[in-house]
Amino acid sequence: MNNNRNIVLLGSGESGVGAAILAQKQGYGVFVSDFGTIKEVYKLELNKRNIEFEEGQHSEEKILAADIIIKSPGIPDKAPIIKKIKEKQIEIISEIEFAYRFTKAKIIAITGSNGKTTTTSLVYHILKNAGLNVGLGGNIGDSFAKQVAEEDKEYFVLEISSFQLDNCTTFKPHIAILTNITEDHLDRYDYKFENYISSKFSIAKNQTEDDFFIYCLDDEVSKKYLNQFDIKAKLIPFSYYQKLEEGGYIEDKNLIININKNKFTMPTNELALQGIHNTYNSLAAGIGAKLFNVRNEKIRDSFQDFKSLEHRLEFVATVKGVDFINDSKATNVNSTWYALESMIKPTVLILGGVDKGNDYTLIKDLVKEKVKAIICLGKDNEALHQAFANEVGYIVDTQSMEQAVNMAYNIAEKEEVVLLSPCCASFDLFENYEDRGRQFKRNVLNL
Ligand code: UMA
Ligand code: ADP
Repeated sequence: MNNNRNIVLLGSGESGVGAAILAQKQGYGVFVSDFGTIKEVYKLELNKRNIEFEEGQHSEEKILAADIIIKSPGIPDKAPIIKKIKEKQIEIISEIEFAYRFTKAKIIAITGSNGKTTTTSLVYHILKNAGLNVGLGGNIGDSFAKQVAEEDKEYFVLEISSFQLDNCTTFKPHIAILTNITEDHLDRYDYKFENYISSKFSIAKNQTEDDFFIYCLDDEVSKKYLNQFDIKAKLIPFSYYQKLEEGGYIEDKNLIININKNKFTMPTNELALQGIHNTYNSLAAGIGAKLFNVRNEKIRDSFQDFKSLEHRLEFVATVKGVDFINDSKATNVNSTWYALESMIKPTVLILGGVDKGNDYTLIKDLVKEKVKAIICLGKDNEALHQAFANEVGYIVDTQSMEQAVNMAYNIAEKEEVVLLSPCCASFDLFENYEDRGRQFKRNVLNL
């Protein structure tokens, strides 16, 4: 046993179970506590390893006897058990922090409000194609902790959410990417944008002069707050509009990355990922790869053959001249802004779900310009009506994906597009954004 130290895992999902596996391997006493019902797959994992767990409750006595608590990111600080743990001053860390303590891998970590998964997957694709011994984890796929326990790697590409950063103390990525910052998840940050911004910048808090911090120079919030945090890492910017001596930018329809006087150039029309937002993601990923000394040819090949991800501006089908696009992962206003920005045909927009404190004025102009009708899909559509009633000719409520798709199909005409880009989380009517996107695709293919 590791100095008789006891670890309690709060939450028994992907992160909790992964951390439990690693903790057991490292010789800690392990107890897993889940307030809800634990999914069968995770129960199997725990049973297989004889890891003790409970569900349907958080047994205070046992939890408060822990030396370290690993809190799953979905558990808010306001949860009563967290308050009690804090009162007892027991160390609370995230699964990312815990896993970090047991690997020597070089880490590139990606955070931001939008583009994390795309950028993370692209970096991973490039490093893998370059032949590196690399793992992919964090807010995506298998947990980082489980991989460190069972298949540790020389490199890790990690997508990191603000919830995961909030309980990191020593986590120090060699390369950090901040894609952008726009309002999101404010319900978890006392509705204070500043708190959310601090969380995002904390990805750099342990970095030193030998590390790198990649950020978007065109993003007003990143730029404004950059100097308010004591970032020691070398700053490498990327921009769509500004030529940079060190960093990435676009010039004459070419994507250019300058690092250490070595230049990478590629025509933007050869990139697999299209759209301005994806150009930003490619710039960030390309800089990261170059900092790991990946050769330009490898980066070029990977930029070309990267397969775009499901639920992110994913083309589904054309039915009687109407294009259907699934952008279910657009769970905030900024991502929907980019989706609308890239639409070149009149659009019927399916919008709605759980509103996390959205400011819809940000997309009003684009809606006015490109959207002919809005189909609201959610339990409570009041905020959408208030925001858009005067901007579009037609706005209608629906309560299921089948209804929404049929309605959109009736309204859309030949040479028009139906876009699911909801601006909102999905939990009112769907299990998650994947479920929402899959239901959309199923209903489209049934038309
Ligand atoms: N639970 C409790 N007590 C509570 C609340 C919840 O025990 O008070 C239990 C639930 O019953 C459930 C478990 O906690 O069984 C789930 O924990 P979780 O919601 O933290 O989910 P995990 O399965 O551990 O997944 C988490 C991330 N989830 C969230 O941040 C909400 C996953 O990101 C991540 O991939 C995984 O850790 C591995 O690191 C998903 C996500 O939705 C993709 N992320 C958010 C996003 O992208 O917007 C941030
Ligand atoms: P995240 O993991 O941060 O949620 P994703 O790559 O999954 O990011 O993309 C989420 C949504 O945001 C999708 O609708 C996608 O089209 C859009 N998006 C992707 N990259 C960006 C970006 N750099 N800026 C704004 N929106 C983006």
